[in-house]
Amino acid sequence: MIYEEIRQKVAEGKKMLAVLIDPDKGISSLSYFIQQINKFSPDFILVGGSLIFKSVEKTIETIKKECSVPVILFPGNALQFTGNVDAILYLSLISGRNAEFLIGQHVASSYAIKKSGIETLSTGYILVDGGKPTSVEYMSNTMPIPPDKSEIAVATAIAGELIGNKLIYLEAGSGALHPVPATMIASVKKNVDIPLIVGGGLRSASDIQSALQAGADIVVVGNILEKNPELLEDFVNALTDCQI
Ligand code: 1GP
Repeated sequence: MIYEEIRQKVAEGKKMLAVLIDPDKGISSLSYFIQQINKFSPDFILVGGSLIFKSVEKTIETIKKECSVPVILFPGNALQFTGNVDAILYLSLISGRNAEFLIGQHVASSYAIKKSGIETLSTGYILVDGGKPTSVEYMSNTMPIPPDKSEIAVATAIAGELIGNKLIYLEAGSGALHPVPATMIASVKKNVDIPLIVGGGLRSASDIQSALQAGADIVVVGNILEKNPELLEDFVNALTDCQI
């Protein structure tokens, strides 16, 4: 089970890297990206996005055919649910006050997900202002937490943990100008006992290291790797340097 694997790695002080694949980027560039993934073995592949035009299924089918890194669905809404994955990030947007993303989309897809038997990773998803409006902010119609309000992020993460979330995801949004601040990551990490995912706007090995050193257990990188898949080698090495 993926969750057990994550808990085990956290217990061993191992940090993890997830690469995000946006199905809209197209299958042609995907092949080269998958070659890099096979070469440098990040821990997970996330597939999904706030708004998708192309087929999630087709993208996942291609990834599964060419590579054995576990694939975790990262759905922007219930329409993106598909069966051929190793787990689903079962996200509740707990920094927002839009019932649709707290429970509505879950109700719409729950029966199909339960029937599929796929592992669900209950995740408290916390959106943090990354310096510009992002797709997730617009599509979810929720307000991100200001980056200097660590106490709000902490209180939100604790509430997620108490409600029963198994993971917390601090998200600056894809393409954010600024990643989630290290001080906020550190404060959240200090106050919850569940694994912490951090993503959005991480563009370099040093960005990754500062998120990991602040307390992230898993970092998620999308945009920059899509533009420059060769960076994956540096990012995997940055991870190794941060093992506790
Ligand atoms: C988005 O955290 C991910 O949900 C990745 O963000 O595309 O900015 O790396 P980037």
